[in-house]
Amino acid sequence: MAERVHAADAFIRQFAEENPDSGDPERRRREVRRAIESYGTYEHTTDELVFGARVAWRNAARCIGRLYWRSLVVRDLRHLRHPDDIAEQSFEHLRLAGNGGRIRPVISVFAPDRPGRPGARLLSEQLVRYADDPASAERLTLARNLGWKGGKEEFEPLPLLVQAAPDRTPEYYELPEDALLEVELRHPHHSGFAGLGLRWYAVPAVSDMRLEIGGVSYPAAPFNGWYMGTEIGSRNLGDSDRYDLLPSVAALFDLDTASDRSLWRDRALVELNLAVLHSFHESGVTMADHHTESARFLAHIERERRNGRAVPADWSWIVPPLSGSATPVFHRTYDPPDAGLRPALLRRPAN
Ligand code: HEM
Ligand code: NRG
Repeated sequence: MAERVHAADAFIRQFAEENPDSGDPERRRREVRRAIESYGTYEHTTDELVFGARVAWRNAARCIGRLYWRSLVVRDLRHLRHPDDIAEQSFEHLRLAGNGGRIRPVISVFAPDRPGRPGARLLSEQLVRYADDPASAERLTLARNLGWKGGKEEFEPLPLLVQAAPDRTPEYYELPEDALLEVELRHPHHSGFAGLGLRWYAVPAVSDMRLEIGGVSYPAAPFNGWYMGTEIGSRNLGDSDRYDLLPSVAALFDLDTASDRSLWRDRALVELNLAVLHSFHESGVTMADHHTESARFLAHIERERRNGRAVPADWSWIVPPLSGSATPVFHRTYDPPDAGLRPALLRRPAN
């Protein structure tokens, strides 16, 4: 309880400092303290929730995309805790965020944990994930154990997995067609590439992290921005424990795979990344390349510096997994991530 009062106090103070027109923080601190003493928790105002969610993004040390943290759209869905409602509004999140291809950064905040009454959580890693992605093997097994019959086709979306509370059997919900925006992958100069039959979804919406603001924990708070091309082109499609496509791409481009020194993997990675960027662009779906996103991140650091704030960052996550040293984010160090920094988005234990 003392801990929660302390966390709440620190947040109310920060909110007041960064929002000087928001009223008397001393009054608000007394009010919050009384609520915690009576109920063990307190309710954020809408302004506090919006600010808290945006600052949680600003504090995300692994995220290169933080320049636009002030424009995050925050959906206040704290009144929802039933899995049916969470699924319905998660699908609505995908429609709003997808926006016909002009992706908008959005976070949907569902009911918080309360003393003796945990909120619901999404067991899905992201709102959209594919059943044949090796990274989703455990979720696929879980969905099948719950009765889901799908997952036999390539790039078939997994159903959304929602759990009412940590000890409850999860429910699964098939993605409605109109909530799913996807891009078929083709290559700008190689017509055979489309024959690989590759595709990816447009909206990366992370759903297995909790949002913590002022001592209050929101276990269901899916968020999205847009993709940086390398996430798909290098990691999701290229990693040998994911779709492992470098050998197929090398064969298509007739590269010499007998010798490591031919750099066939490196060349295949470039072709794959080129296809991803080209296809999203041609389909009118927002995506950034790693050079642009690196430049934006440095602009973010500079703007934060002018505002008197440090930018904690994790070098090994910020540097893109293609041509790292050809981007400016490689050639410098960062303020060390601080595990105690709040508000924050924190990975929930897998449950
Ligand atoms: C991580 C880019 C928006 C929070 C990342 C990563 C990239 C990225 C490339 C590393 C992912 C990986 O290596 O798997 C972007 C871009 C955005 C964006 C281009 C466009 C606007 C957002 C938003 C939020 C956010 C809106 C939250 C409100 C995070 C967090 C992580 C992360 C918490 C770490 C995830 C983890 O630990 O697995 N972002 N991001 N990002 N981003 Fe962003
Ligand atoms: N690498 C993961 C997504 C992680 C978050 N990336 C973002 N987040 N771009 C993948 O699916 O490839 N975001 O909120 O935009």
